Amino acid sequence: MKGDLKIFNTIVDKLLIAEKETPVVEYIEAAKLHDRIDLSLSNEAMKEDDFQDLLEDLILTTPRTSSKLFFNQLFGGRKGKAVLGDLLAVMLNNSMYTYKVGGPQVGVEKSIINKLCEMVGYGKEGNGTFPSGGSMSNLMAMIMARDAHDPKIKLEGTSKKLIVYTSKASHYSTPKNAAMMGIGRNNVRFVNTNSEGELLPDHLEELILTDLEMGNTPFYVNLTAGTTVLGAYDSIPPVSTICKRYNLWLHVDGAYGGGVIFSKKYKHLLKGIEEADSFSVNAHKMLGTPLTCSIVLTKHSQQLYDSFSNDAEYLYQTDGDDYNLGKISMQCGRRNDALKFWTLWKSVGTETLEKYVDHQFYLAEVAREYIRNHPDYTLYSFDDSISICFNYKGIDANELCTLMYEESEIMVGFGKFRDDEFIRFVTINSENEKEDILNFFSKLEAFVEQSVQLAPTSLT
Ligand code: ABU
Repeated sequence: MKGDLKIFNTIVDKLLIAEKETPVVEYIEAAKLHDRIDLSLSNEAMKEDDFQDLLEDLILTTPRTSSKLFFNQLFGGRKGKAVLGDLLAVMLNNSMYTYKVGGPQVGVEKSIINKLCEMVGYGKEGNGTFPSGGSMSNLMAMIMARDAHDPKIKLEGTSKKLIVYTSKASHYSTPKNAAMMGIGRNNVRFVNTNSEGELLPDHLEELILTDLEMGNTPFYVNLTAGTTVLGAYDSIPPVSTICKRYNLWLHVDGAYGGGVIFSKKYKHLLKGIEEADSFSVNAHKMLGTPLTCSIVLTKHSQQLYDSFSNDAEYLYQTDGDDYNLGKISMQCGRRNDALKFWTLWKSVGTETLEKYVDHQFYLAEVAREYIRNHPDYTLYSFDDSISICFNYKGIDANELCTLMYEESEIMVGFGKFRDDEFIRFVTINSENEKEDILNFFSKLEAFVEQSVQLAPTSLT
């Protein structure tokens, strides 16, 4: 083991240098990957030196999501104290289903859940868990909603036509989860949004009334706190009123933007969250923790238990249900995703997590201001979002992002809202500073300037 940890340190030292010197790795065409690196598995053991060289090559050719030129997804950067927690969780290798096997790690998870419930306003009635990702958080919410609507369904199934509501700008997990639950993709109603990508409550109510008239069974509304493309926040209070009127479960998917609960300045974006039946947030997004660190909370702790508990004599043998977290989780074997968030939070304190969040909004404002001051840019996104959506000189966003990726310049993606396609630049890496944001724009402009492929013929 000690030798392997030495290899780990050697490779990580090289990676940290490489991230600085070459923030974007050399592009390897997917079809040529297996020619470039020998990933095959054989009967015979490898020579140790050869293995180490190969492993180093593999690590150093992998996309660098913690570098200062990675803006491709809704995560980025690296917080040392969180990485420390994750490495220790791997060393411990507990499973979080029982206190007997997880011991104090169960307390770590419960401590985070309790604190978040307090921050959200669920108080002592609330509870939650760490699912394997944001999509699974949303699935758990939908399952609780179904069971709250009709507890018999989990025993007997149903022939009712259950209906789900979510906005046209929401994450793809909602229709996918509806399909997995047997509700059916066609029974998801996509509610219209306003021009800023926020769900329109009046349209939601119209759709609910139509379904009721048709004899269908509405049971679940999903709102988004930080839509995947524009980063928009749906307004909770009017939708909460509608959900209460029709007795529907309200879930707020804050996978991307839910981290604002840490910020006095931006918490208003979640105004009314205490009225929602459940809420999810990914600490691996705004809160700087390594993937994955997804959390789902509900104000109905008994419902969480009723929907997910199952007896298993061979597993639950000591300590009672409160500390046997398998009774409220989706998975059986479950990795310890709590420790990395706890090591970060415990070491830097809540006020620093707040600074991380506020800094991301500050960087977003830097980017928007740059765009507004430079006429070659068109801005498509709005304030109070850390997704900055824009086009440069009318160049096709897909073409530009793909070329910058293939030529190892910048990792940034593109998105669409209604008829517009644009670059989606995400300022979620709170390790970045103003100069890193300005550097992004100057690199992009220099790339366009020297690119043969992007010559005026491809300009729209
Ligand atoms: N839920 C992850 C969304 C991925 C992305 O749009 O970057």
